[in-house]
Amino acid sequence: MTAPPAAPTDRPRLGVGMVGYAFMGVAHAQAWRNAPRFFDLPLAVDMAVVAGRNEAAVRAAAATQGWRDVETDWKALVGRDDVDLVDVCTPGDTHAEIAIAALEAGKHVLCEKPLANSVAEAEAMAAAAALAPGVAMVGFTYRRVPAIQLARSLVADGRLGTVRHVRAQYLQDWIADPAAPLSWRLDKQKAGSGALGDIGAHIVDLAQFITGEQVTGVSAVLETFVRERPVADSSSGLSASSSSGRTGPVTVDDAAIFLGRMSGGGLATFEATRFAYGRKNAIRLEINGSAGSLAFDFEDMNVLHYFDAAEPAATAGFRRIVVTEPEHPFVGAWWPAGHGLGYEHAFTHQVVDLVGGIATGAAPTPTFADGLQVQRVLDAVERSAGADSVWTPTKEM
Ligand code: SOE
Repeated sequence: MTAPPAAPTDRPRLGVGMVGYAFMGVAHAQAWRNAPRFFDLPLAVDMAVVAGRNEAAVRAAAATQGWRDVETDWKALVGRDDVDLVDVCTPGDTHAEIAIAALEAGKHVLCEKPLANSVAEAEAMAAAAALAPGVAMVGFTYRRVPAIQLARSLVADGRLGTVRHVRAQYLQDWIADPAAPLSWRLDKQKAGSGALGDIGAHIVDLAQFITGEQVTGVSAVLETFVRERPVADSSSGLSASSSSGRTGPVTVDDAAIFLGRMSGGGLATFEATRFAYGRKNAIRLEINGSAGSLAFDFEDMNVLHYFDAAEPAATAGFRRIVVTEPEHPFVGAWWPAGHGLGYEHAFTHQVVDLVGGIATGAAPTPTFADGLQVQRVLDAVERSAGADSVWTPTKEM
């Protein structure tokens, strides 16, 4: 035991078991801790157990993150009677096995994105979720940034009219330096793909979530700029260090750029890269419709820009909406108006909606079926950029 049992409460208990405890595990754990402190949840969250293979490390993580107990085998965690929900925070190569076992054991599941490393795995997960009694949700967490929710409601209310363009970028720079060591995110076996699945998946999901449409076809290019990197001897979160002098291959894409057709007739451009020096976690979305436009940048995540084409031309302009009022989704539960939220809050909002969905029996989105649909887009990107991809050479002048 690493922490005392949860305090008794008259609400039904929801025992949570989390598999994995690194970067995403830390983010999820703070959400499980904070959701009941700031929101009136219908179930009493009990952070029962965390699993990881290294006993000393998982014990240390349990102590800092607030888990009551530890397991060194995820199968033992899935088999426990005090676990009602399994939170999968491991690399993609283990998502399918853990999530399917948990669903078959009658547990609810929250699984980190992308749902799987292949369409076949994602199909098996969605099929298991359809048959299982439990709720299954995929962690496209940015959906629960208040400004993103506002963007979606503006589109749904017709304030943009028909969507003509989606311009979506996810820009990071944490491996722009060729000396940055290898990590599991650069290993195709573990991660499935590189920038495409890690961050491209988010912008595909966000484009679809905000517009209420789907990406129906793509034309893509993938590139790996640095094909060999130092082998890491230690890593934590996104940072790793290397001192051995050994190198190993990068087996995933560093950047993914693709065009997409939206189901409503609009055109989309997507750019996902970890080589955009100076851009740290820049999720940039701009949507142009027949009645207006909106724009968002996660590096200024409490702000949404909206342009209303019905306004008189002389004074029309992008309106900067600061999304920090109690009227905005989720915001009222936090700080007094105007004080703003950060990266971690969306994880807490994700828990709030998940727990609410479990209590009411309504499947909280994004479901595994939604995760499978994004996986199909990622797969189409890889096929489009693959061996048969056609380039039109530039003519000599
Ligand atoms: C690393 O690129 C990463 O942590 C992603 O895996 C997350 O999904 C994203 O939220 C931040 O960047």
